[in-house]
Amino acid sequence: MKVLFLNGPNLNLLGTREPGVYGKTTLADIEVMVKEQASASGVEVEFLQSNSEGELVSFIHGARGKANCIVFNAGAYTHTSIALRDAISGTGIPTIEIHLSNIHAREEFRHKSMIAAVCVGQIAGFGVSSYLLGLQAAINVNGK
Ligand code: CA2
Repeated sequence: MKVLFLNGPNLNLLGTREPGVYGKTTLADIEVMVKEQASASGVEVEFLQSNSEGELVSFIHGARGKANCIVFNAGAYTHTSIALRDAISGTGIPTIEIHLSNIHAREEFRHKSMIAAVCVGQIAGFGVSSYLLGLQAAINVNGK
């Protein structure tokens, strides 16, 4: 079983700025933690990040026939991107939406997710643990 972790815009800045909102852990640190837990479960994981909406669409297309599940922190594109929503529904790859912060407890413009309705479910507000919970959800979805 393979799980693709997709990360959207500005998540490459994690751990370097705004530690009060997003914590001090870098995306590279998160990747190490997720891969440790995944290997203990016999699951292969790939991490990708892009600041470009089109590239994220291409990553989703490229996962066809390769990844069983996508765990997706779409960053700010969560709230705006019909293209990402269409890529998720168009490929049919089971996708789990994750967020570090509780988007429903923040500014109103973050309450709406354009991708939520085409995802299996949403995990938000658990900081770095949202990624580990996302991995667990992906394993559950695939029944492994
Ligand atoms: O809580 C999340 O995971 C978000 O997806 C993070 C996005 C935000 O636009 C979403 O509403 C919720 C922002 C990611 C930006 O990350 C930064 C990290 C460090 C410094 C600045 C931005």
